[in-house]
Amino acid sequence: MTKRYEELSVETIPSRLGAIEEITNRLGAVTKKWRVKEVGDGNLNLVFIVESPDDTIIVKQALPYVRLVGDSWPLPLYRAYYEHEALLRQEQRDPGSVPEIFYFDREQALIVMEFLQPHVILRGKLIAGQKVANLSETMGKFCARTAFRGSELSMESIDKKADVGIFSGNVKIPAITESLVFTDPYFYAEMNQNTLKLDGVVGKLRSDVVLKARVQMFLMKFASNTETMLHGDLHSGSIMSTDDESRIIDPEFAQYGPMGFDIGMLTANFLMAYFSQPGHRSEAELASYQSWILNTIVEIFEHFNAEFKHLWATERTGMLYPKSLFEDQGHSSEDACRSMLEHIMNDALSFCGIEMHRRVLSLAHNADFEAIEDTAVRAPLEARNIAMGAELILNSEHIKDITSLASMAERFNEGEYL
Ligand code: SR1
Ligand code: MG
Repeated sequence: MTKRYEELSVETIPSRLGAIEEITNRLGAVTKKWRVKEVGDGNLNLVFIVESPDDTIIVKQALPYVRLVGDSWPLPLYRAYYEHEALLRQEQRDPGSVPEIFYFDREQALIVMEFLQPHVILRGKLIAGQKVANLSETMGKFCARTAFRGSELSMESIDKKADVGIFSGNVKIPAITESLVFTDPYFYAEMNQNTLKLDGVVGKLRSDVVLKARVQMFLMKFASNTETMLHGDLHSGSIMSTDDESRIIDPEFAQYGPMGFDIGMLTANFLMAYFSQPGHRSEAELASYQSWILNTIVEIFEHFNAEFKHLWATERTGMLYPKSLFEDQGHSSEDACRSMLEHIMNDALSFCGIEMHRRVLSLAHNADFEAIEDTAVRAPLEARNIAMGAELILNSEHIKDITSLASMAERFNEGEYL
């Protein structure tokens, strides 16, 4: 590989990667037998599938600009370094949850990793009405394990603080979330877009000063609170699934932040899948698939809580809530754990409401709604999503258990908000 960064292409991959041992060990050194396809459909990066008679790998390279917008929006290549660092930590904290890494080149912003097959992006499955067995368990445990094991409940304080220092270099990436997720949806920002029929609903939302202040409070938490290392962009496009197995990809938005952030973003993306279903399903299949989605959300929180409690009991080795202060004094710490889980759910539901707004009002919409071409169908569904998002932002602390969230979604799914 050349030293200076150069964008890869389908044509140059064989010559540029053909002398790297970690790659030829898998694909073989006869590069003329390699077949290369560019498959990146995300907002930021190049992604290639490279196939040989021996094996298939994924080559992911960061671009120095936002792919979705073009080179008018430069974006640092260093995000590939943080993605690689995050993948290493996620594998350690939840083994088997992320793709295996074969090779990393910091200069070229390049990660070579396992080709997941027959996995496909979960969002596509949710739009197609396909169920994924074990999804809630995988995601609930992933969120709990990464939240707990990346925090000072588990880590040595000195290591955790050093890690916060490392990830604080990923500045431009959280800045995207800080503006696109937390700020732009709530005023007429330049890159915003929304379905035209929503203009009335959007105007009302943007004039709600109490709501805007609540969102800013959560932005402060997101930007300033370093509870744990987050995936940072945990939506259904960052999960690849078969019928019964799921893996988590793309942690380039990794940063330290509040424990409720990842599970909140994930919940939002399931809720958007839920509200968008009438645009994708026939009446006959609609109710049962929607209730599978809601049940998945409920079970994710149940698995999260159970795993978090298990880790609390068995791996609480950090400076927070030490056994010396509780169990060693003959004092149970179970109430403290319960209260922390309430705090995490409360944060999660607020982040959830904010993400529900962002994906229909700001830049980078999701296909759940966008794939519904008829705006007369799409707009009322998006309006339900916006209305529930607002309720979550304003009143998350009144939702005491996750089944109430599911009932709330059912209520909003019946409503007219246009
Ligand atoms: C300009 S980047 C837009 C979005 O793409 C990523 O997947 C993140 O969700 C980000 O907010
Ligand atoms: Mg991504």
